[in-house]
Amino acid sequence: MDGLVYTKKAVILLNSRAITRVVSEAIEFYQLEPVVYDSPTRLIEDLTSKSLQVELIFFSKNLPGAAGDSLQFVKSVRDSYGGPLLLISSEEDVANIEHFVECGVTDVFSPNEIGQVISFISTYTSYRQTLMYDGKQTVLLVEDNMATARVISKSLEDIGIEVLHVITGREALTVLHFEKVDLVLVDFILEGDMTGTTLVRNVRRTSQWHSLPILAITGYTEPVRHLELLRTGVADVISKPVELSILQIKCKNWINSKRTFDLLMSKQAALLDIAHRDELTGLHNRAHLYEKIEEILKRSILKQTPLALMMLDIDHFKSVNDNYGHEFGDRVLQRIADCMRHNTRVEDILVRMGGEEFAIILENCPMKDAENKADKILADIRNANVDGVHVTSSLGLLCQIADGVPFSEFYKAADKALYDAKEGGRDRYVIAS
Ligand code: GH3
Ligand code: MG
Repeated sequence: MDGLVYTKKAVILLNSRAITRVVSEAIEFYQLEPVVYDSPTRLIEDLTSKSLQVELIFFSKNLPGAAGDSLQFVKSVRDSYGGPLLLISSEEDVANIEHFVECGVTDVFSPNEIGQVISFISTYTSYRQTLMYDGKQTVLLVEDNMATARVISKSLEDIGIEVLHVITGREALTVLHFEKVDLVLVDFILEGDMTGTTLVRNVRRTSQWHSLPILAITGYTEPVRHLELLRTGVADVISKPVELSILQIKCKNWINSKRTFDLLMSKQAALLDIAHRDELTGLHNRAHLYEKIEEILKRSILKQTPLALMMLDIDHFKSVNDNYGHEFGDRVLQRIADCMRHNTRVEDILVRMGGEEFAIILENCPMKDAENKADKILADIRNANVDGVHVTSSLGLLCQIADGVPFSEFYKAADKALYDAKEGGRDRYVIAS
């Protein structure tokens, strides 16, 4: 069996088009590439023949295309695939689920909890990043003296560091755009129109490279010259002639500290994501909305694009809780969240404002599209069936170019429209006047 491969491809083999779409969008959002299959036989053929190398596979218990045995399918996939194999199924029988896991399924998700699938993809991609990163250490060497470049490259390769060698500052910038580099080693007197100093300034200006350490190699030995280099933003200075054993240790040390820093940053981002999410539904929370809304309003003004705000509230939700219990009510809330996800784009902001009230922000969405979406969301909720129970919801819709209007005004107007939708008989949307 092959080990994990990093091809960015994620296979989707599901019998529901709606779920295929949502999973596919989530995969793209996390910068993987969805590959949709409609036949288990074809997927197994492609895996066996190695014409397809994938990182993730999502499949449903009722396989599309053929009435094949899904346990047999799992076993066949496992003969040639070692990565996560994820089942999306409403199967609730624990013994059956265990059977799948014994045969090689990594995890099982309910189609009603697509939020958990999305959260899996998010965790997987950040884990993958760390793994890929650990496998290889790469130094970008910018040096126009070929003899020096050869000696340095050899000494770094001897300790397992891959070296990408370029001659000019411009080439270095191009490489940085396309390759994952852990450290830059730059000779400060360079051929071409870009000196080492200009290169450092360009790197430091680009936010994605803020944590990238740069070591300067220089023929100057005077402390004042070194000070100058350190002031431009290099992490350390190495004098020529280069003492190779010291260079090796310095490179290793800087690569390690960069990795620790990156790991901390990604952990911090993950924590921030948790702080901005509602645990029950996986949607964003109020704090997230308030953090994002100012830039969203600015974009609407700058680009003169209409911004749609929907406020949605479940109808008579109290009686759902009263009749079926709070836990059942929670499942209804999760289901409503999925109805919202199915009908929006990944970049739209879906918020659980609190209780059974939700907000949806759609950037660059003209009124006609917003009305269409409102209709679809209301219909999806109306048709959703949680153990035979149906609920409806009401929606207030506002759609306009922000033009200096503070969010509190937007919110008030959409909320008033929501109130009017309730007054008007519920299970409908009303456009804010
Ligand atoms: P309306 O159609 O006018 O909106 O009526 P409603 O019953 O939906 O509104 P009301 O504000 O009277 O009741 C909202 C209910 O939502 C009351 C509260 O117990 C319930 N609720 C709020 N948060 C949660 C939650 O996290 N889980 C569950 N199960 N219920 C919740
Ligand atoms: Mg309500």
